[in-house]
Amino acid sequence: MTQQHGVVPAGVRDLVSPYGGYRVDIEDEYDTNVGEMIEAATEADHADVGIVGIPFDAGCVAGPRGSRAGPTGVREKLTHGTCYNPEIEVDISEGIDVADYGNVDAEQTDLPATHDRVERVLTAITRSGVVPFSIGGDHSLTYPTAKAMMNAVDGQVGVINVDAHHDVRHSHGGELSAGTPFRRLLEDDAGQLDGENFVELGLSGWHNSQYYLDWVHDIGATVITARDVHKGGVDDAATRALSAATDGTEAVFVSFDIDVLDAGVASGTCAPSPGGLLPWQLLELVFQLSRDDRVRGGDLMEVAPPLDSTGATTAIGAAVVTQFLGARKVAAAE
Ligand SMILES: [Mn+2]
Repeated sequence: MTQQHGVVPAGVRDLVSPYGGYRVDIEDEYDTNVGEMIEAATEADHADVGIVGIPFDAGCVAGPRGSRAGPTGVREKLTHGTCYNPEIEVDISEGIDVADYGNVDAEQTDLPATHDRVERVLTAITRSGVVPFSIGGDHSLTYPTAKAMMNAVDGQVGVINVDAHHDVRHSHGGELSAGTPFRRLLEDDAGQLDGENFVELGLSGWHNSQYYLDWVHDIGATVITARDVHKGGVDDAATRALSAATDGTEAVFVSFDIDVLDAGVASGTCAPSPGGLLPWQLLELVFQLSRDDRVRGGDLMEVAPPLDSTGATTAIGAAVVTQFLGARKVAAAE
């Protein structure tokens, strides 16, 4: 039998393992489930958005692990959602092609090797013209997911981190971790991310330090706290974030850390955050940020199904992915 490669770029085919779990048991001819519209990348002849799983959580050093199960858990919840959303009046059952590339083969004992594989896979996918949306995995992975977009883009980029935390530590005890990805991107030798094009959206307390807040202010980043969102509204937050991230840039990366949500509604994550955003606020941000046609990549990080006793965190994570797909359909139409 001839091996089918579909839209999977040559050169990275040995770094990904396919996912074959999208199965809808009960069908209704008037409803299309999300699991029915996602094609395996090995069989697709075209894709607008590519879903990529990264089952790796060794960068989670300050709390319990479990996000390595994120890609499988989120895809399972994704399967049974429907393709229509009456709030934004978008139907993704047609007009957008979505391919699932499977999982990047991660090595839990080797963070640099895993990051290198992620960067290679996502760089190749982005260069092929597909917008990748990765499902982690711990937040250390946003170094290679966003770096891949830099590799594929000629010029400056913007990055919006929707997160309860800064994630701009120098290191965690000398090591790379889920607390370090954005400093790595900002200090990367490529010099494609200026502080003025970096946005921290959703910071809440008490789990941050003044030292890191001072640093992000010093480099000219835009900081919008959860309290700013509660008082000033989601629309204002999205407008400010996009205006900073798109100023003089060629492309924008959006990273959604599920711990931006309040701990009371999303406890299935390494570092649940009391005082965070509500799910509707996060979903509205996903829609408003990701429908901008300058967005060329994104990710959802830190969903940890083994820590998610009610399943709610994983379900919200799946809604983030579907909302991203809806936003991309709108982006293509505008
Ligand atoms: Mn984070």
